[in-house]
Amino acid sequence: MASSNTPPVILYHYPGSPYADRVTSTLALKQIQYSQCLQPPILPRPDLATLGVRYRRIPVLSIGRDIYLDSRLIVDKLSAFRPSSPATPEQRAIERLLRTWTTSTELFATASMLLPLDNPMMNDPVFLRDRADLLGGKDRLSRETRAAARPQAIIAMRALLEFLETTLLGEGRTWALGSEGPSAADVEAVWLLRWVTASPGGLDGTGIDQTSFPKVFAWIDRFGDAVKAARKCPSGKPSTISGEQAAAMIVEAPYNDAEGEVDESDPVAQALGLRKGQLVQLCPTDYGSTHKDEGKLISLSSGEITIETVTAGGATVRLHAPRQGFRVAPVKAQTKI
Ligand SMILES: N[C@@H](CCC(=O)N[C@@H](CS)C(=O)NCC(=O)O)C(=O)O
Repeated sequence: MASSNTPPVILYHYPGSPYADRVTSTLALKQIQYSQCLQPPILPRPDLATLGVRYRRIPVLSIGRDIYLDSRLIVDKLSAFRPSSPATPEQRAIERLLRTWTTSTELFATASMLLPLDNPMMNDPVFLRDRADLLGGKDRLSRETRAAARPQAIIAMRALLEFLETTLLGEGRTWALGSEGPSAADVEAVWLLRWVTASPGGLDGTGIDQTSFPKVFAWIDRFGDAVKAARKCPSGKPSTISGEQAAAMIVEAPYNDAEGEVDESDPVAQALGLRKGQLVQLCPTDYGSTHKDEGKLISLSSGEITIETVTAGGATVRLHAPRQGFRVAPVKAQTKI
């Protein structure tokens, strides 16, 4: 648990979530003390509903009374919470570009086609029904779809490995940016590869192996060892708490972020006439978009949307989402009948 003068950090996730891996690796490497509130891999998630969160994706992280959606924003918030030694503009650029590449919705969808065809989860009708709701189509993850998409997935994933093997890791560097330990750039580059290489048999016959990409495979192992070692430190181990405990800690905590303002010169704010305090809806644009959060608009900047929402217990909290991949719109006045 956090000491009395640092706001509590709570991660809602489930083991095996590759996006959550981005966050747990960052927490471990930055030695940030946190609690985890473990979630089921499918809906319902009453712990998040208690918090008033309708967003249906994982991970979600709170720092104090601020709740952050999407691993990209979460990683940025953790970097601000525990800054690393300053990076050069080139290093920051590489980190950003790696993030853009690996967190593209398309690449993730492609990578999931590399899971073994007989992966138990991918053949579980309950899981497939849940993901049909998420992705908006019942055949998106069917065995036939995955078998047909596999060749193209191999090409897309090999491109990432080949890039790393021949550029950042090409001269025998230990870490992507030549740093002493793993940096944010390593986290951005490695998480998807950790996921696809973790499924036994998933890569058989794909040419994605230690022989073709020795440097990348050694680096994936090194990264795993570094995270494991970091987790052995006292601050690296999370305490596991219930949804009620998590909600109580959050609503009692101070806000981590200053309130901020709505930038009324923002093109979306102008087009939609958005004003501070207005009732708005917030949702991701790629998938899971039918799960919309609703609340008062608190701030809008080039990087972030913040709304104030209400928990099941009636307390107010602030929900933050990145601009990239999220949409904000006014709640239309209901016609009274
Ligand atoms: N862009 C999001 C993607 C998150 C995402 O798709 N997470 C997966 C789990 S790895 C998910 O939420 N799947 C559906 C679910 O768990 O309900 C992020 O970076 O956090």
